[in-house]
Amino acid sequence: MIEGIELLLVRLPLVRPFRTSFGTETEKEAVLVRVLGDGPDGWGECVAGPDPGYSEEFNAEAWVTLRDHLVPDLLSGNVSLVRGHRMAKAALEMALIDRDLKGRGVSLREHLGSQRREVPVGVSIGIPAGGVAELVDRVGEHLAEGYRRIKLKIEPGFDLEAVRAVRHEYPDILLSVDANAAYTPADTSPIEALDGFGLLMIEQPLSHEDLWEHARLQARLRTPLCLDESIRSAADAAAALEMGACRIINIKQGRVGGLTEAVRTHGVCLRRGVPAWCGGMLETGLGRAANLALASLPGFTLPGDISASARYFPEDLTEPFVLRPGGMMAVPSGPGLGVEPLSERLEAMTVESLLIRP
Ligand code: OSB
Ligand code: MG
Repeated sequence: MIEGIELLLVRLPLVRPFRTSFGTETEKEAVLVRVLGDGPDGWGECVAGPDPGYSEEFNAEAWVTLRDHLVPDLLSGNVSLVRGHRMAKAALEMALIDRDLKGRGVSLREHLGSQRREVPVGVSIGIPAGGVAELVDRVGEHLAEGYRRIKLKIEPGFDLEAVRAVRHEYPDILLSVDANAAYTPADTSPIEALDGFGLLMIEQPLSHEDLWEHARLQARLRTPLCLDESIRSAADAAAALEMGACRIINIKQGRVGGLTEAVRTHGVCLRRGVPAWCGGMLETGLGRAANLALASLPGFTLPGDISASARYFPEDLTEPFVLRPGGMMAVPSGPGLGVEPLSERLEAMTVESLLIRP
């Protein structure tokens, strides 16, 4: 019996600003969903950001969608007719799955049926205020920490020089770049210039709405393209692969509407032998626990954007996640997500909350 669903808006300081081609985040803001009733609470984290830079969805909007539509639909037992709003749906789904699994003493990893207890991980480095010199230092630090793959955020004006400098210093590492849709089909020359650097992939160079132009670009490149923003469902992944718009897929449970659709998207990749990996959205420990469980499925053949808590936050919302030797992270083994928010942290980081009853 669900007795209520609580929405919480939390803000956590980041260890350093995270700059991408679509904006800078200096703190992490997230909507959390808590399902209350008999038995343990279930927790979900919405991956939306504070503004509609990465996707149409953003926190204030996700809050209203949950408050006025998704949660009332669920509590009243009505079929929800909400179209889109995948990140908001994913947060609610995560909380319901967590509660169900905690009640049954089953971990998310077991529930998903995966065998791996640890997964290789990488790190995504924002565009540094100190330019290329700072970037090369940061890459060195993260390699020393043990990360298995380095991803550089790029944008027009911060691309070729950055990649050249990092490649010069580290010729053999697994290196990729992510443009977050910052380039246009009218001028793909900066992307084509990256083709000779042995990159593992080039992530989302063009618009999130443009599979066709990605297909045209992929045909001119040796380096695999990877799509992130463009893939909102398993069907999108199948279409993108069918038309040759990419050769690698970044799977984020929030972007595709939840863990269930993420597993389906993973199936599309696995069946075709296409490499997939688990993306990240600077999640707190709650969302990261879900990402680790997802990333333990067999089709996630490349290191994910899942880093230790210390790479994101001075203080995480949960017990901190740590990097293991060899650039591995443990998949939580406790019931449900296998983590809980620490109550005093949660209290300190919550800026708004609302309990919705049936
Ligand atoms: O494009 O993968 C992205 C963070 C916020 C929004 C979009 C992206 C990212 C990252 C961070 O790259 C990955 C992480 O959580 O470590
Ligand atoms: Mg990306």
